[in-house]
Amino acid sequence: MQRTENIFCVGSIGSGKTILLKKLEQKEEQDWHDLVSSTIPTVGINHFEIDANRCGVLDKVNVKELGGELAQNWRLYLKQQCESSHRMNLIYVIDISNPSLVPEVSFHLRNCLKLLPTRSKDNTGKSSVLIVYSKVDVVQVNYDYGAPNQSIVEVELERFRSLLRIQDLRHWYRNTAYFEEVSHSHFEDQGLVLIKDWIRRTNS
Ligand SMILES: Nc1nc2c(ncn2[C@@H]2O[C@H](COP(=O)(O)OP(=O)(O)OP(=O)(O)O)[C@@H](O)[C@H]2O)c(=O)[nH]1
Ligand SMILES: [Mg+2]
Repeated sequence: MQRTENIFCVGSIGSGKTILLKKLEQKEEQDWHDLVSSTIPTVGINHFEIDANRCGVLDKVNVKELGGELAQNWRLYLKQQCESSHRMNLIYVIDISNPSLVPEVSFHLRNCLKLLPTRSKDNTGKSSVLIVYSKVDVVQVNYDYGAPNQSIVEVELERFRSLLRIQDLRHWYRNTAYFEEVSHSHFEDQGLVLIKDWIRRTNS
């Protein structure tokens, strides 16, 4: 059965939601440098339509970005989605170049997950949560002055995961949500491909 539910994208102010979604929405011929220079903080909600190829058929998936400034109200929008579809499709973007955000991210991430609906008896209502660790390139630059060094990123990423207790969250909510995690930098396409694939799978 084909689903046409919205996907919500949340994350702290400046974590990289708009850039990410613009890149996912962008047409082949667009230059991403134009996109990078054109973001402004999202006041309210941004709507994106992302191409998702389902079984060879081109389709559009609606993704709504809830601006970081709205953080106190995210739960109202998410609750509405959960009530109408009994599941939640959520992309949570975390800027891993800024450790001072950990307490705030921890607070809001937990508040969002608390809304996850419990599964219906027929097992159809499991939610989908994608955690995107953004600004990986900034971590590299901060630590080794630009020389690409994958292990530095992995160490920082693991530090974030452990401070946020991601492993525990995955365990606690294992019966109500499919969890996936992706690291991403807007300078490369690898994470983008994985995120696009998650969007396609979530809405099929
Ligand atoms: N170096 C680097 N900068 C990034 C990356 N992603 C986003 N940025 C920059 O971070 C700033 C904020 O990005 P946005 O996409 O507007 O952030 P947002 O999450 O939409 O923020 P709000 O709309 O305020 O909630 C912009 O100047 C981006 O260019 C990244 O992967 N690497
Ligand atoms: Mg934005």
